[in-house]
Amino acid sequence: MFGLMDGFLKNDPMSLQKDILDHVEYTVARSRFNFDDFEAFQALSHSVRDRLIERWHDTHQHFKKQDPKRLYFLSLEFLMGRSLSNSVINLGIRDEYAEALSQLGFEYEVLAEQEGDAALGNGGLARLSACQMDSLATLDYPVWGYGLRYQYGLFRQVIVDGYQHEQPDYWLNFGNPWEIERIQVSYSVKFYGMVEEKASNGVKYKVWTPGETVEAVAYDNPIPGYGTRNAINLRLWAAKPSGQYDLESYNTGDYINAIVNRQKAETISYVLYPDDRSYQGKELRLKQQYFFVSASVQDIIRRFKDVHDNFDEFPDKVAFQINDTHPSLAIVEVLRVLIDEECLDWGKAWEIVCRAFSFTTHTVNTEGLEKIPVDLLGSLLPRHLQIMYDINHRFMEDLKRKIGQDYSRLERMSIVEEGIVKSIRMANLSIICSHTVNGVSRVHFELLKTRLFKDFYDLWPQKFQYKTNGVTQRRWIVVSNPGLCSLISKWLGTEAWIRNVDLLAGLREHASNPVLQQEWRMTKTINKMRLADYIETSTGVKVSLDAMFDVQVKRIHEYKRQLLNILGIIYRYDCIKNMNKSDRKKVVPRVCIIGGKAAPGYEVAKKIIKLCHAVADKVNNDDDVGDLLKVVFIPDYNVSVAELVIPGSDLSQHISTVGHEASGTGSMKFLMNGCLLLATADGSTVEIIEEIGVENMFLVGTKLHEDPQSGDKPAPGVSIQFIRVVSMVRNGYFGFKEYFNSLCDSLEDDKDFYKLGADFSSYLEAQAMADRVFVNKEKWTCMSILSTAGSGKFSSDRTIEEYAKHAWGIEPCKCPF
Ligand code: DL6
Repeated sequence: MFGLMDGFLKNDPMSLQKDILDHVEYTVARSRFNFDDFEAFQALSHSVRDRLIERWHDTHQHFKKQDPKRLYFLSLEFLMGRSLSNSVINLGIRDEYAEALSQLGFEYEVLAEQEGDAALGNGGLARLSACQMDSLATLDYPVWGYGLRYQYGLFRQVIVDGYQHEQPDYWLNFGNPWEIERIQVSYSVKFYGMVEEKASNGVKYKVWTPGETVEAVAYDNPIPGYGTRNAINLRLWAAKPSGQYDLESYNTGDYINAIVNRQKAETISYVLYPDDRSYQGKELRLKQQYFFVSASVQDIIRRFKDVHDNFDEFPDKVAFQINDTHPSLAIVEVLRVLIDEECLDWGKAWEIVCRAFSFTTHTVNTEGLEKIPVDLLGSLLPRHLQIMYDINHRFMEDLKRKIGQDYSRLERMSIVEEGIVKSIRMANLSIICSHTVNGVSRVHFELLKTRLFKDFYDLWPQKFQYKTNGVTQRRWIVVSNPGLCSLISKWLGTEAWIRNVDLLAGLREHASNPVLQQEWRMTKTINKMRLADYIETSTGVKVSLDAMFDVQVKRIHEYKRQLLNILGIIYRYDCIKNMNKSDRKKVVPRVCIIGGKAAPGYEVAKKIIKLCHAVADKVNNDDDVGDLLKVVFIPDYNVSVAELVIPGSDLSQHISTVGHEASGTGSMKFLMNGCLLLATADGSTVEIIEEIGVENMFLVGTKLHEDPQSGDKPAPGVSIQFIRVVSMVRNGYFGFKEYFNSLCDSLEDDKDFYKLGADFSSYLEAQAMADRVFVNKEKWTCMSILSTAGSGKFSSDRTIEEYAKHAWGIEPCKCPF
């Protein structure tokens, strides 16, 4: 009940009620005698925000006083989802608010549903950043997050006749109570222009005269920790026209056009790029990257200089984390500021930078690595390109001394890629300038060492580490599955697991206890009811609670193999159709649930979505099959939909082609919620198997003792079942014959890059095993409890502790209550 002891604001239900009503009257400007659910939600949010601000001020005062080494977490994407429930739970005052609201005639849950998602990110990487911010706050680390305040987050997915359409996400249209606009915190960010060499007293130096200036304005988002007074800051930058008047355009008399052109500056932070794999060669994307990096670096250096006057101390006070290569211009920007503005010599500036930066890559293959055309860089950021060339020149000279004239290796390790389009390799830049290079799972680390960055690993093995990803149990159990949360606390006799998730292991000893099993199943049924209602309202399909809810929700990608799932569904349908009555009685009813967005330009992924709908149409309208099989595609999958889907799932699929998923974090959320996994030994799943035992999940494909990375083994022959289901699609059994032709072509032997044919039999076996276990309720429930019990390792709290110790060198800085 730490939340009752807050600062000036009182947290008893009476005080909260008064607060909410004050906000109805004075913030929302509605009469306290007449306001609707949305207005009540707005007032409630502002009341919570007041409490967040109190803690946030205290935390920053405390950080200021202590002056610890701070971490600056730079990420172009944060997928925060909703904030209300997470905030009231972390503040420890959810029940008090629920009581206050009920006395006012409102239901807390109904108001929480009014909130839209903050979807400032695409998928895995972006949600990981959000989970890590929660852990950083909870563990009292002195941290600032920095990112971009996109006006349009990830597009809304609308399904029309089974096809995906993209619509803008107007998430700010109804206001955002969680942010604090800081008009006084703004920095000028410069682009284009030219660089001249000048000299003074025989010392040469470079002067960059920019051609365009845009203002970056800060929007602060307090992130509360759980069970602590600490609330850290996520500072997001929005672009505004510069205050400096472009006199020339005004003087030409074209006043209107001059204003309109200046307004274009805002487009920099307008929209999130909706592809989570490739952004190569887009000027606006590069502008976004530099815009957010430049403003953040100015802010960080200003904060450092407020207290320190010697840059020697910089790496002892500042740690930068760059989340993939998207913020890696920060490295060059810090060098530029230190050399051009703070007048440090190259050697000193270089040493500071190399001690300050830590880099995490989330990518598994060379094609996924970011490259920026030299022409584009040279035009937008001419001084930065020079610095990149300087870094590369020194690195290449040093490397030649170490490895000699191995030109092909020198070429591979160079920051500059020669070719038709000469480009800068941002990953090489990041590795060369960072003190640690982090993978996101053990398997990923092996890939980095042996394939992706082998040349660099051979040179600097000590730089390479991995920290297996994790997710926050606060969001993924406490907020999204309150029933399970209470049940766990009851059986462990404590709520301490919410901060120390290893305690979940204590459930193991009760896994076969029939009383817990009964309560566990009851909780699942309630969550399935919630999900079934949602399915009916969002898709119109009525599903039976007795069926196994089998779920695959994630971005649609060929390597994630939603297509394998759909072919499996077709196989199941075909089998049912060919069964006699008595065999049908043995069929385990299934509801196959798929959800996820395809990048707007990713045609194959869009076809997969359409195929899913085509199959769903056929199956769901076949009265002969009835409740034995239902197929649903949940539209517009996002964080808040995930909060509903995950707790209500029985089985979840993570079936990427081995060697293609760096980590995967969806599996961890399902695991925490006691959903059984049907998965390949890819990414973090390998470590999940070690924690829960392979006997507690359904493994597809290679076994653990075989080399999960090896793509070199001959593929097992394609089964007759595979040929049959593909030909059903090809022959138009589900309609749209021509449209699906290319999908079917891609599954032919030599073109089946993602090995669907090779893994199909093993996939069907795993599915059949899941059916067999599902009918044995005791066994299934036991496996489910053991899944939750074994999920402790996959908390982002553990990941963050590892980063703090082994990469960032930061210590907790706890604000006194
Ligand atoms: O590390 C977070 C997440 C991993 O779990 C996924 O396996 C990986 O695919 C994803 N990568 C991205 C791509 N981003 N970039 N660049 O989201 O990262």
